[in-house]
Amino acid sequence: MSLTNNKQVLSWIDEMIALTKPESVVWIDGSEDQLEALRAEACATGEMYKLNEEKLPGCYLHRTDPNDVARVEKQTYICCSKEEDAGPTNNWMAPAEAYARLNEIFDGSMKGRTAYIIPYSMGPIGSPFSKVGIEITDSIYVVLNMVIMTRVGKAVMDALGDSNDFVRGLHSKAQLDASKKYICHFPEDNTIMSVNSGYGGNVLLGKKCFALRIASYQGKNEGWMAEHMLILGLENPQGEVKYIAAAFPSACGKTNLAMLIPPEIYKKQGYKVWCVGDDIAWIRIGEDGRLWACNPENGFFGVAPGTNEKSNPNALASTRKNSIFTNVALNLDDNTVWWEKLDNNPPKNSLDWKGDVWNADPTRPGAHPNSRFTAPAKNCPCVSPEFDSPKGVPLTAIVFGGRRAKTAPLCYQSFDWNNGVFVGSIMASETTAAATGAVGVVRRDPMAMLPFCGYNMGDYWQHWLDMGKKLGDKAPKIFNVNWFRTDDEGNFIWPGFGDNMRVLEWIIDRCEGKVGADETPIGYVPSADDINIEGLDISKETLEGLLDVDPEIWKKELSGIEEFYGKFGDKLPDELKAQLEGLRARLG
Ligand code: GTP
Ligand code: SPV
Ligand code: MN
Repeated sequence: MSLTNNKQVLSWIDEMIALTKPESVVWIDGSEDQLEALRAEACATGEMYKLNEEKLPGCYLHRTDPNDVARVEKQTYICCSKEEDAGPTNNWMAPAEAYARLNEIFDGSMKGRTAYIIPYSMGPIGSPFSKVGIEITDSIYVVLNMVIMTRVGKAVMDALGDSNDFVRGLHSKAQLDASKKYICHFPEDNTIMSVNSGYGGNVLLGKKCFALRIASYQGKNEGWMAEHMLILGLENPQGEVKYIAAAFPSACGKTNLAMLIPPEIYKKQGYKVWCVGDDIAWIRIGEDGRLWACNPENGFFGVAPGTNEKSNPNALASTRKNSIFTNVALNLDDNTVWWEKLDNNPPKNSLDWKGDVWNADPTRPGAHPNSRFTAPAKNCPCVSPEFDSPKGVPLTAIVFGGRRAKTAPLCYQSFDWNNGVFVGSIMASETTAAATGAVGVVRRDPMAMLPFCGYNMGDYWQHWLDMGKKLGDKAPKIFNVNWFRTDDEGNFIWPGFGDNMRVLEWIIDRCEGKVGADETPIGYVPSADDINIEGLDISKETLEGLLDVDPEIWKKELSGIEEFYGKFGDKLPDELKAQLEGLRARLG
């Protein structure tokens, strides 16, 4: 039974069904009855595994193919008519070629299977800033994840009405043939096609494919921004809430910062953090001329390893019911899940993430380093009262950051908006397990958008500069942070997690003109006296080391930036060239 009479929707679905040739077609209305039946079916086939109903009610475990555990950047394409519009940081394929290649792979790919049609809304259903997508998939796992991550059901189709303004997403696991895996985006056609993967970011098409790659392109054309950012509200003891959006690359701490619990000394004064979003922000200029941010998602697809009662109790609490765990270890004694650093008791009677006997074997991990939980946002104890607000929240500060063992100090503030765009554009971070390929290699990842910008990164930077012009003095202040400086033994120096609150306090104080800073060639750096280390086992000297800006290291950084910028040719905004020269001059 169809959930709409929209002719454009129906004719696109007919075409995709004719191509993929499923045995049956089912519309997902999001009703609990329908979802329960799908969960039961997935458990019967082994696709999902039901966990302990007392300890983890409504929770399931899923294992992906062992060779299909992360985003595949090499097989991700932007398919726009001109290669130049994809730019030097994206893989490009001409649309005609991509459609031809994909049509061949999708031909009959759903034979003998059911095609599920998922109508979903990114953002609250019917809100003027929300956008509609439809994903056709042959995976129940995808359906059950999309139901957590987005708003799904007939109300979405009702909100769309007769409009043609929806993003078309086709996904098939096909044969999970790695050599025929493609994640293709057609920004000019509002279309996404993903085949031969069953993993998260490759297949939950509302997330990176729509809400970042397609939406960033829409945002450039429509005057708004789609960013790989968390959004948090910081409430002070007077009850005022200031909002911060922060862009860190994959697996570099967004979920953790978005839900942080302030250290005791802050808590007892009445400070609180509210989570509006942990991965994606859609940002517009509001009627008051300020920047307003919405989280288009409805759940968290978070990194499991490292999540525990101490590092991120709010994330852990979010996963205690109605959640899906992907590629974690299974404790056979009580049918619960485990991952590295959850606690100090790896289960002795257990299977690892591949489903092999593990029994806490210390020579190999129980969970995959990129294992994930999918949890409803409403489970989060600190979910913001503004979570469903259609107009979003006004931003006081924008923060960039990444994993840098040395170069970047704990925190610094850009001189102004354009300098802040420069700071974002030169971001670099060590790669993580969130994408296939080497881990721990420093690469440029501008605004944490390297794998997610759906058009030429040079044009994207220009869009940032243009937004700054429109904002004028109402622009949020821009900062950079680095929780990941290491000592000579490779240990993190800064305690991180909840203690990052100490840096957020400085950031907000700067925005309100309440605290000074030391001017350095790269920007305004906190003076060690202005970061509160009360209750921390850290000396003032150590903090000074964390805040140190070494001109010699930064001079070496210049050539890396220049080389990176060189890739963009004419697309590199003059303003950023000038910013680079400014930094060079200040470094002497
Ligand atoms: P994506 O979902 O991939 O976009 O990642 P994310 O940016 O939300 O990263 P997340 O918060 O899940 O953190 C990834 C890893 O970094 C986890 O293993 C965390 O435990 C670890 N981490 C997060 N914050 C900190 C921090 O402040 N210090 C240290 N040392 N590790 C951190
Ligand atoms: C990331 O890799 O940045 C993620 C996970 O948030 S995924 O949805 O796979 O992209
Ligand atoms: Mn992410």
